[in-house]
This record gives sequence, structure tokens and C-alpha cells, in this order.
Amino acid sequence: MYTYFPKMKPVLFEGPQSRNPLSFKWYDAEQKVAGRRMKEWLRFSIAYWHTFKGTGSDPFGAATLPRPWNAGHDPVTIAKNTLTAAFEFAEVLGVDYYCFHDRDIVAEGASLRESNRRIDQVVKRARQLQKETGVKLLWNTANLFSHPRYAHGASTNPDAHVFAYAGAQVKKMLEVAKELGAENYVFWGGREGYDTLLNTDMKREQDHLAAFLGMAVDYAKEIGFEGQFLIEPKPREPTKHQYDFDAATVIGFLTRHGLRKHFKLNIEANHATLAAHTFEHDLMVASMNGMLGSVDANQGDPLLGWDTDQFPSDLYGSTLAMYVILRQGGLGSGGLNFDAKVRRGSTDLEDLFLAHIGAMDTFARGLVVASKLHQDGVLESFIRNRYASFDAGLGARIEKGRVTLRDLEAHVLKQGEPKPTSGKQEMLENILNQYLLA
Ligand code: XLS
Ligand code: CA
Ligand code: CA
Repeated sequence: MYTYFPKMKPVLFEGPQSRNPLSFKWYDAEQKVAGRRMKEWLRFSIAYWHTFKGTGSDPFGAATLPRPWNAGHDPVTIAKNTLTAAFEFAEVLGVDYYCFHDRDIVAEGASLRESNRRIDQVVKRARQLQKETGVKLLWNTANLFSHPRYAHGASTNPDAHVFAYAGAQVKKMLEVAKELGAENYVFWGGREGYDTLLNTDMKREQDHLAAFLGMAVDYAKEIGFEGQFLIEPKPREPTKHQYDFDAATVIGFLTRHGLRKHFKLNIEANHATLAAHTFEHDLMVASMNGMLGSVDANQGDPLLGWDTDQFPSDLYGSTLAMYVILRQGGLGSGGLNFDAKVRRGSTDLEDLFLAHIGAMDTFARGLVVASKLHQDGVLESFIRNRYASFDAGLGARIEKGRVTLRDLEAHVLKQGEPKPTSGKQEMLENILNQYLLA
């Protein structure tokens, strides 16, 4: 019997005909798809901050989501109760991973020393629960954005003292990552960006960010933490100009600073769309560069221009995302972390389960459809043919770097005007729908 969810039983796969809202319609953990079990492709993870610490407050209104594990006064007791709830929650859903920030697993103390003392107590309990349940840490990270000291950034703060505080937090979280066997460690830019150039030396700030990341790489090596480092791009919010704008920006930044081989990317759907990209665009940019490491699986609202962090229900999004992931052979040590929150009006505890069930089904269905598409190779063969002119003759010589502008001119003088060819977008959209609805 669960302490915080006494009415819950483990959620099971019942198939698409089931009318039980607390069952999976598509997610069948052990079902084999493209040679692997669903759970191995999907590697679902629960986001501690939203699911256990989210209060439902917004800029216009107070908290709406009081949770029993957050009641009380002693921060370490609350933190331990939350761990109990989190591991029960994961067990009910059959989810194997969780993710947290330092300040979600236990509230910050009055000094770094006090905060770290609290963390030590709570991490000890987390380690024990991980052992008992088999639930693992997909990634952890340091919250370098909530505290007022970070109002002008963490590693990009004009004050070196603040830079140092951020470094101390990352140091501690890398030790925790090692202690808990985290499979990855995430850097999300938080307040690493700026609002106005009137007070900002952008070049210096970006150099500081690179130096900071370099120190983290060195420290991980020193203590023997071997998890994958991930950077999570986001274009805006909280600052107007975030330095980690999107996948392409981050890859350029890492390359420029000689850090590229140490990092992969954690792509969040809602961040990609805020950058005016599709989710699959940013996944593809990361993947084609060999840098897609993990995914924050959520979705935004097409009518709202901010980071709404909704649970994913969009089957097109999940299918196209899984298509990119399948094509690169999976996420390796990464996973699909539901960085998503229930709406502030979804006030039942049960809503937390329903939200995760729907999200898991959305990605399970996406996986199955993407794997059929991939297996049949319809899109692949269409795309291959579309570039066939580069397989032989002039195109092949261009790709081999053996052609000059003089050669191109000669080619056109001889061959005249190229013939238009259709991109067949509507046909391909119809095919995608056919697979989705089959
Ligand atoms: C905020 C980010 C954040 C990171 C981890 O928008 O999504 O939650 O995933 O710090
Ligand atoms: Ca995120
Ligand atoms: Ca987000």
C-alpha cells in the first residue's frame, strides 16, 4: 500500500479498447518494436520540479496544487517525504527514471554549507530508494536561476563572486551525480543571457560561460563521473536573449570554444517551438551533428508565446520525434523526460497520473508509427531519389569537391534551364496520415 497514493494500483497496458482512464492504451513496456522493448526505446523519466514541487502558481494567481508530501516545516523532512512520493509515483507508472535540480530535492538553506548539508541527508535516502525500487537517475542539474543572486546570470554574471557560487553548486551536483549514478548531467542556460546591450559585454559573458563549462568537464574527470554532459537550448525566457538559443547556436558555441566533444544536447519540444522551429527540426540539427543526447518531452501551445510545458499529446510531434530517434539508433544514455506540468486547474492528485499516462501513450504510439515508416522506408526512398542528381555525374563531382565555378558555368551553357520537379509535400503529408491512422 502506498503512503501518498493509497488508492492507486500499478498502471497496466490494457490496449486501445480499454475505457479505464488509468491504463495504458498504447504503451506496453515489454512489447518489441524495431528489435527493442518499448521501454528501452523510450526511457521515460519524471521531472521532479513540476510533478512534485509544482504549485500551480502563475504571475496572476496563487498556488492551486497543495501536495500532501509538501506539507510541514522542516525542509529535510519535506524533502524525504517528497522522495517517498516520487518513488511511489514512478512505481505506479512503471517509469524507470527521474530528474531533479539541487533545489527541488531539498530547499536551499541560509548558506552554501547548510544547503549542502541538507543535500547530503536527502541524497542518502535517494540512494537507498533507488536501490530498493530500481528507479534510476536520468540526470540532475543545479538550479542557477531561482535565487535572487542570479538575477543577472550565473556563470555570465558580471560579478565573479556570483560566478563562484554557481560553480560551487555545480561542483556539489556533480558529486551527487556520481553518488547516485546519474546517466547524464544537464546544463540549461537559466539566466545565462541578457536583456539589454546597454549594460552587457556579451563577448566576455560568453567566454565566462565557456570557462565555466570547461571547469565542469575537468571536475567530472577528476572525480570520475562518467555520465554524459548535456546542454539544453532555449531561446528566451527568462532573459530576452538566451546564449543557448537553439541546437545550432549551442553547437556553434561549443565548437568555437573547443568543448564540443564533451557535450551532447537535451532538446526540449517547447523550447524548439519558442525558437520558431519545429520540435523535429531541432532534434534533426542535433542528430545530424551526432549530438542528440536526450529529450525533454513536452509541448507548448500554438497560441501562447511562452514556455507552457504541457504534457505531450500531439501524435505528429511524437511520431516525427521518434522517427529522428529511431534513425540514429536510440538515445543512448538519454531518455524522454516529461518536463511538463499539469494545468493549474487540474487539481486532483489523479491528474498527475493521467497526464503521464497520456504522454507515455503519445510517445509509444509515435514510436510504433515511426518504426513502420522507417521500416517501409517510404520517406527515406523519396528523399534519396530527390537528391539522385548528386549520385552521379556533375552532382557526384560537386560532392567530392572536384568542381569549380567555371565547370558549373560550362554545364549550364551546355544543358540550359533545369526542369522543375515537384517536392510532393501534400502527397507525403497524406502518406504520414495514412500511417498515423492505420
Ligand atoms: C526550463 C528548463 C529547465 C531545464 C532544467 O525552461 O526546461 O527546467 O530542463 O533546468
Ligand atoms: Ca527542460
Ligand atoms: Ca520548458
